[in-house]
Amino acid sequence: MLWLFAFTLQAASVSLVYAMQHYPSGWGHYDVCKSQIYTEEGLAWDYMACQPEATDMTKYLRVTLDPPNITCGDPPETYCALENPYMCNNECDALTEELAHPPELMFDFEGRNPTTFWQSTSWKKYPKPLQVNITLSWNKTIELTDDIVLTFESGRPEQMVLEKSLDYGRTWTPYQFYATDCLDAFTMEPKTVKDLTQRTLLDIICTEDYSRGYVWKNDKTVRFEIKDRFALFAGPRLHNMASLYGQLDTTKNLRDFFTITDLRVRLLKPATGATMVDENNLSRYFYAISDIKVQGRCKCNLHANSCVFDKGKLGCECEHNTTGPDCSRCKKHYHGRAWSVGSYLPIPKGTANICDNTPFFNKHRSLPVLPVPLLPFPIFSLSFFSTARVCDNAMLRCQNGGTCHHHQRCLCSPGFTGVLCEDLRRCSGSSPPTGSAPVLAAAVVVMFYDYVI
Ligand SMILES: [Ca+2]
Repeated sequence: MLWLFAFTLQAASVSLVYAMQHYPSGWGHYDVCKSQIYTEEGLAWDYMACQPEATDMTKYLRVTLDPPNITCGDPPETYCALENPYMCNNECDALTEELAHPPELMFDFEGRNPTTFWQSTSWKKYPKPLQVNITLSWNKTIELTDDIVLTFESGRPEQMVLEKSLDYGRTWTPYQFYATDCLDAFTMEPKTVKDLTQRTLLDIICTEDYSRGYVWKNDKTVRFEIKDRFALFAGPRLHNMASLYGQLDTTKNLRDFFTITDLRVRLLKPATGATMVDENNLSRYFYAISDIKVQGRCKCNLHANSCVFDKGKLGCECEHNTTGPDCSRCKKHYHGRAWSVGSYLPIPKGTANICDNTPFFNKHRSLPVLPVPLLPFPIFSLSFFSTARVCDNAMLRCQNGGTCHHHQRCLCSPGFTGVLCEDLRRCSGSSPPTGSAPVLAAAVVVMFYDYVI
């Protein structure tokens, strides 16, 4: 099925939207990539850093379980309550819709009563560990913007690890360890997110906050606290985002910390509710998860303000003459300067760091655009190439009656045959460049005709 979904509606008129922006002090919205402005010489584009709006990322993930046959119901099974081994009315049957508990029920709309949930098989093979990996894959780099929250229908696991991957699942690093006893489970001192400081923010901790057993039945959630970590820089109510953005800009490790392509929940030991496992009632022990929340945004390197989900894949709608799923390279013919990530600074508009085509030879649309390094001999006079500029920039204009075409190159006014009408000399007459340039140009026109935009 074809899906096409835009996270944010592109503004019909960016200039209008820009005119209506009201930036609270110290906060950047970064929801507009460019805006038309009036200058002494007419309309021009003003560029700014931009990013898609944060959204519910669970709509766009693929979930895989390992082992694959760990979901309950095949064959059908009856479960008992953890707190009461004689209360065995939880039935799981994969072939009966009302009794099946497939993985997608971790991501459906919540608010139903009763809740819907995924459930594992029970710990039938005790003492062999009952372990399950739940992998969430986006096939796209995304940036987390809020806490990851898992809601358990069963007791919360006694041991669990949350892991992340930044390379599509090839390598994994832990985000956080969870255990009823951190020393015993992972030989780590128990800590909480409150123990972290700006200096230790990237430390991986083991916490006992989310692993208490069935006695605390109302405590069903397990969190990875993103906002508490943001707050170390931005203040308790995230009122000083300028400080956070400044840090994200200058500290790649920090930015990468909140960036993922995949998440993996490693369930290592189910809730037992007691120190001893009751071997006569192993159907009391299993995992069940009703909901997983992951809020984030596509990583577009501050070069896009929308991200689309098309043919099952997320991709940034790149601006600033960038391209690629993450806008992480310059478009063809726009390698005038090295690609660079946009910057949150200065707040509130940031710096776009657009790709441009400065060193390329742009001329009339009937002639090709030639990358300078491909030219066989230095026959052309240097000025012939070096003055080519993009007009898609507030600082540059098409001079001598030239008009800006597609925000990319200048077209000369009728009667001028010069190749670079932003260069006064080229637009002032009909003489082509000196030397044997015309002959060679004709040859290269054929070779590089495909380069015409
Ligand atoms: Ca659910």
